[in-house]
Amino acid sequence: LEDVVNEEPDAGLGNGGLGRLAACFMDSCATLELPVIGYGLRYEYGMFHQQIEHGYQVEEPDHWLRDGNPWEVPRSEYEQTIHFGGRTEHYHDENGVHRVRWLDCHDVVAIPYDLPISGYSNDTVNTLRLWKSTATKVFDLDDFNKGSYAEAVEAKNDAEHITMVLYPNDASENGKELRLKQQYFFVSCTLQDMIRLCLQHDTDLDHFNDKFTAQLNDTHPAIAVAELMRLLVDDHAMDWDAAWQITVETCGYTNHTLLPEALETWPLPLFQRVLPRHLEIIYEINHRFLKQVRERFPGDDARVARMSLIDESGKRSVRMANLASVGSHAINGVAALHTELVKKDVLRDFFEMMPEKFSNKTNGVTPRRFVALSNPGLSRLITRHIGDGWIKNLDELRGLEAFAEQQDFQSEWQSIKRENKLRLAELVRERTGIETDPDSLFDILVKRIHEYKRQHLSVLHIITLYNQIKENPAADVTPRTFIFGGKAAPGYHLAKLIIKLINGVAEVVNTDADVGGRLKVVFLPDFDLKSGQLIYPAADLSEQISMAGKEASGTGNMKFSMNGALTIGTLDGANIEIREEVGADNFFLFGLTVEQVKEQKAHGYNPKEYFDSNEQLRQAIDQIRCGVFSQGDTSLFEPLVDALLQRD
Ligand code: NBG
Repeated sequence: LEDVVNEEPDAGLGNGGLGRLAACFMDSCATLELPVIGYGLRYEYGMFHQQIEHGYQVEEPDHWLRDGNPWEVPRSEYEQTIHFGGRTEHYHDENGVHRVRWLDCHDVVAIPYDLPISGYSNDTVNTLRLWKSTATKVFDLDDFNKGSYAEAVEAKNDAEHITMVLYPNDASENGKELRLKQQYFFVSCTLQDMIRLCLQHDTDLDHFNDKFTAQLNDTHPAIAVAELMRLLVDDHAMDWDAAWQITVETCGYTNHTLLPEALETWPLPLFQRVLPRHLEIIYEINHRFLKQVRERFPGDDARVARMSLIDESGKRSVRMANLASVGSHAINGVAALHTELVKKDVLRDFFEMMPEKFSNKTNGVTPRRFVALSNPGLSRLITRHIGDGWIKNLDELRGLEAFAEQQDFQSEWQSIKRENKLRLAELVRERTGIETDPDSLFDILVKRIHEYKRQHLSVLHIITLYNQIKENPAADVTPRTFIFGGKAAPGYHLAKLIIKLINGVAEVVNTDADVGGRLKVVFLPDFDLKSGQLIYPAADLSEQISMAGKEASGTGNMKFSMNGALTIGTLDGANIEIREEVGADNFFLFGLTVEQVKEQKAHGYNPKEYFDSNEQLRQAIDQIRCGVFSQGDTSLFEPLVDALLQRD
């Protein structure tokens, strides 16, 4: 049965924590019996598969739908038509009311595919509705009749391209036209579907916001603010003020990052070309909003420029976080610290003007998948001691405290962990050929590869431990296995170089006779949900080492922690809340606080000072530079070393 289950591919419809968080919400909402629909795109190709060749990442397309998907049901009866391009025409209707038509557009048809999301141990099954783009029949036929067979097929291809492939960048954007089309396609399908559902019961849309809330998962669907206005005002003839009130009451916005490079903006010419009507609507929203800002803060032109939906500095662009903030009644960050920084930093002006919109919603993950399903041994042990209520109510785990000091409970816990480590060791052997010792500490860092997540900081640590063993081979060190996993965005060269460095260090450390297996380094290829389910239960130590203020929340940190790993971490994201729950004595804390980081920067941070004054650090970096981990190649890791020593 396990073999059969294993044949099912991951639905790799997201990049990292953001998409997986949404999947956890779907599980929790169904378990809590909340009437929630998850909307998304039915990407033909999901997250790429990662192979490692000569230490480098190689991407392989993930055609997860190739053999069909038995869980999905196409619902062509609910198809929608989506417009792109064209132009707008302003006119007055028979009652003399100013109205707008969107003309000469390219139309694309959207077909929803429904996936059932069942609640845990209840009778609730919610829906995940994924949209697939396809060409309109009319469009095909027109061209075909004119004898332009090739053009007709081309149009079909263009339409089908929209949901062909997931953009593989985590927490960063790149202003590509197809990406904007994906975002608009997704939002328009979804809002039209919601309006359809509303009109099944109501005769008009006057109470739409009493029946529906649209939670914007970051700014990727922020164009919803303009699209809902268009649907209400242009298609349903509602007046602007009424439509605006409904829109704001409908939309909520979750911010998932503070990284400047991940804050989405769209160049005006591109936006104008793809969504001419939406640009007009955004200008109108902006005009009315900035009037309020000026009334509230007279003479503060700098503030007006910062809050504008249009960035006028340099090449003009639409700021999606500002659009989401203006068009939502609620704005939240995803961990206590992150929300405070959202209020103080990225959305400061918005917080000062409308503080009542802001609140914190610390992320969570489903214990059904990440403990009950992934760690059956531990689950049985827990349930035997405190019953199975914890599966729906994790607070009940507190009941385990009564057994924490009991010898037999401890040894059973340890032997379950060992079993889990054996399972992971088997996977490591299969994918890398490396033998790992289940009696060594499994010290694990798995997440997307990104400089801000600091995988290379962990590498510096490993090199330092290696040097210590080399200096004193007889030293009594606790055997330790470092396991890394995670994908780098295909165009993110430094992230790919970090993968190569991990593999370079692994090659040296794992084969050094002096080390004698006391230190092992593994890069496990193709980290995904399935492998995650084997990894989290097998960890002794969980690495969560981003600099304070960088990781909005993290969710892998929670998955490790609820499987009994101890965290090595900074005071960043939800690490802070985890530390409060597990207690400071179960958390290896290091690094600066957000305030200390700020202070450092104010005094001028100079990485070279640390390099010059810390001998172990200097040695490690010099070894990277001198080719110790690249078979003598001294240029390979230069960009990485430069980034460490020269950048902020
Ligand atoms: C990510 C953050 C994580 C967070 C997840 C889910 C984006 C834009 N943000 O720290 O980097 O856990 O969102 O909230 O992907």
